[in-house]
Amino acid sequence: MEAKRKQIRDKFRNLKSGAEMKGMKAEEIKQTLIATGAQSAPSKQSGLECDSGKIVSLLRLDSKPALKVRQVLRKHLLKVFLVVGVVSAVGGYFFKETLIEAFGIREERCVLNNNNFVMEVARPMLNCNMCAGVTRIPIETDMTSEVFIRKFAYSGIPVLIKGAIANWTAMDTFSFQFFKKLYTETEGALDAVENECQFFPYKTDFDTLGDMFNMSEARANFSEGEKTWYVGWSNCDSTVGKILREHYQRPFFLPQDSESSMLDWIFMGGTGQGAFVHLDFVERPSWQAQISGKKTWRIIPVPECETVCTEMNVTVHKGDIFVFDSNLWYHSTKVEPGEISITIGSEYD
Ligand SMILES: O=C(O)CCC(=O)C(=O)O
Ligand SMILES: [Fe+2]
Repeated sequence: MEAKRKQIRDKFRNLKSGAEMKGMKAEEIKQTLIATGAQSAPSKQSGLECDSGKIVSLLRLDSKPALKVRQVLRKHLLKVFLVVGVVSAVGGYFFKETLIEAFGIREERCVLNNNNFVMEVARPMLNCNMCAGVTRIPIETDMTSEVFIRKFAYSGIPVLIKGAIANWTAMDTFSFQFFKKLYTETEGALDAVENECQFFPYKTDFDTLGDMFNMSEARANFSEGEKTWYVGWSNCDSTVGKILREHYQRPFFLPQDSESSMLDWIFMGGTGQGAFVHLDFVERPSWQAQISGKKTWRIIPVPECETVCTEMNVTVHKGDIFVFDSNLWYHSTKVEPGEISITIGSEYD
């Protein structure tokens, strides 16, 4: 438990330093420091050993240092690999035990922990052709599987598909109370999220999904004078997953043979709230269906593409699906005034 707390604390520290590097002020960081990644637990889907699940990087707005390091690294990559390889091999051969003790490697799952800088420097440079000349997010009303596959599925171009979920019962079913009942009455479901999935409290003070469901009814309903909230979580309880899937289907336009992740992501909260700018390190592109309310997405090119690609916004209304690759675009969201925003989504390949 202590080790887990330490891991969470370290992640917060990393996120904080990333936010500082992009020029955020201390108070702003405090206000906006979310636990993106802070509750990172092994995801069954990804099979990664270290820090799996939705790993996010905040290091975007002033990422020039990272860009510079990446350029230098690329230029001297072979030499860097050779030197690091030789030093590690020699050091490992002669000082194995000393190094293991010195760096506490026995207790660590990862020798090099992910932090914003490491992630930003290490990610591959993108080919900016994918977004060159795209100045607005396409909005499609009559999407077909064929068009989706040809134009959007793997092109890296985000797309908004209007009225894509007209027949999902989720739109009449999903609510704060529905999720609360489902999770609190399904044995082990809250523990599964805590131990195997991720919970993003964003600006709230909730430590866990269970804490979130414990809020007062007045706060849950965004009554006047109550603190507002926005949270997100992934589900890895199979009973809950089965019930959720009775209320939504795989989007009809996804390629028939595409494997859809079994991991559902739910984001829920009130006006003005949302996720702040970040880049994900997930395995596949994502879709997200707007079950209730409306939310505006801001999509920002990675630094190496900012001279050829542009930032774009789109507002997703109830009944729409937004599809994009969260590994290729920095992104943030903001709930528009009105109903509570509830979304469900997943990855596809
Ligand atoms: O829906 C949100 O507020 C954020 C979602 C997100 O960051 C993602 O799907 O990658
Ligand atoms: Fe994201």
